[in-house]
Amino acid sequence: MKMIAQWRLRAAFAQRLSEMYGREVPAYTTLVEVSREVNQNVLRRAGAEAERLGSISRVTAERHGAIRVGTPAELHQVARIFGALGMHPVGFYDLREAASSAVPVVSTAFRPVEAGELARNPFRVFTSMLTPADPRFFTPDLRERLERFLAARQLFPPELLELADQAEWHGELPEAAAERFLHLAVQAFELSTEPVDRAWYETLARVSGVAADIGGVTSTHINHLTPRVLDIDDLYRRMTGRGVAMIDAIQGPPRWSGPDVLLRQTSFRALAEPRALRQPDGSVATGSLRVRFGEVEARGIALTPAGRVGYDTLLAKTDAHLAACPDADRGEVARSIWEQGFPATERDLAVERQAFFTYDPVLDRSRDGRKPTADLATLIDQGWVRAVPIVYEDFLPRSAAGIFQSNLSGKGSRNDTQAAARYDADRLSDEIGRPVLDPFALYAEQQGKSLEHVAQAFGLTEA
Ligand code: OOG
Ligand code: NI
Repeated sequence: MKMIAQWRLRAAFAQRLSEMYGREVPAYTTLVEVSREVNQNVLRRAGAEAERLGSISRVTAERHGAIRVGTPAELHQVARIFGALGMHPVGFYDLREAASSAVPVVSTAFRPVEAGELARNPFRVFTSMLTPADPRFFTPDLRERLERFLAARQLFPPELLELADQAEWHGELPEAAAERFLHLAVQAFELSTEPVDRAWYETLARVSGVAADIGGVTSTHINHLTPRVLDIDDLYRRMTGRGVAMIDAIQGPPRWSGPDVLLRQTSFRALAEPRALRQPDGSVATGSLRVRFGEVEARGIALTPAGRVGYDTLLAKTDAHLAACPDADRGEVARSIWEQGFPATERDLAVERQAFFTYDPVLDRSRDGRKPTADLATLIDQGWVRAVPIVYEDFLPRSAAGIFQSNLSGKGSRNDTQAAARYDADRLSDEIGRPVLDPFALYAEQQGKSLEHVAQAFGLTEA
């Protein structure tokens, strides 16, 4: 019997989801085409350097998806489906707190965690869960109605969940079962044709468009799928040139002369899609809803906690400058602030321990009488080790809040006279029934292992 390994299930799921989403949202196909053009261009222009943060085959196939669920029980089921694909919850993002764009959800991302698995297929899914218990967004009455509505629906058929458990347990599935699993998994994220109760949807939309998208319907759907590009500024120009209105800015670090770090993202506004709407008198009419959009991203080097503090500080400086000079161009302001305040080379990022790298010992380094010492700057500067950047595989809460805005027309409402309901990574872990992993710990472990290897290779006590 032919067996299909987890990573092949993951790659096939990402591929089929992409085909399905391209049929549902044709603009996504345009985005994928333009991304491919951009990547080919960068490859021609930069050669091998273009693949420093991932092979072109990885980058071309690379996508992240976004989905939204309503309850801990639903999130628990989603975790079983992604568990089958070798994807684990990493990171806790609280989108309720964003100052200008609060959304009543908390989120994590399901993704592979080992370097080898990421290289095979890095598919990740940003997964958000509604927070009906947060009184800043939902009155007790609305909370009760919402929880009742959510408890009555079933997003994932039992057969899908059983196949998922089998795949996770054995690490693979027989071919026929794999086929069935993939079919049911993709189907679970298709846009449903079931009529939407218009009055209920609008009640929730007054709180937040995202609350309506999650809790106003009886099924779930993929919200967006995001290709990765090697030059997001070029992509932004090309999409604008094709007449696609993009959001105002590229989220994340600016374009500047130094290394690419973390994550830069941009998106176009949600498109009107025809949906069946049940009117208050019981009749069904075709209307339209705007919830699904296109997003694209460029990935850079993962920052250490110290590097991340630096990033957040520069972001705050940029905000302060723009508050004082509202007419200034955000990109220009951010660039000059970065050029003064952020390490300008990979070497500096490494030596100042602001970004994560794996270090390979250079065993054939020419003999010049010197001996390697345990100091990282010396090891790098004298050519004892080669530093290979670790790619940032996660998300940024502020960018995510900005991206969520792509489908919000109204601002929604948050009543700050109420106290927030408490959510954190531990609570989410309990609800999911699996630990929500700390992204910094994953990068640190990968870097640490490579340094141990360097120390061993050169007989140092530590590197
Ligand atoms: C998720 C928004 C966040 C990202 O890439 O930061 C996100 C959503 O709209 O459901 O996808
Ligand atoms: Ni996204």
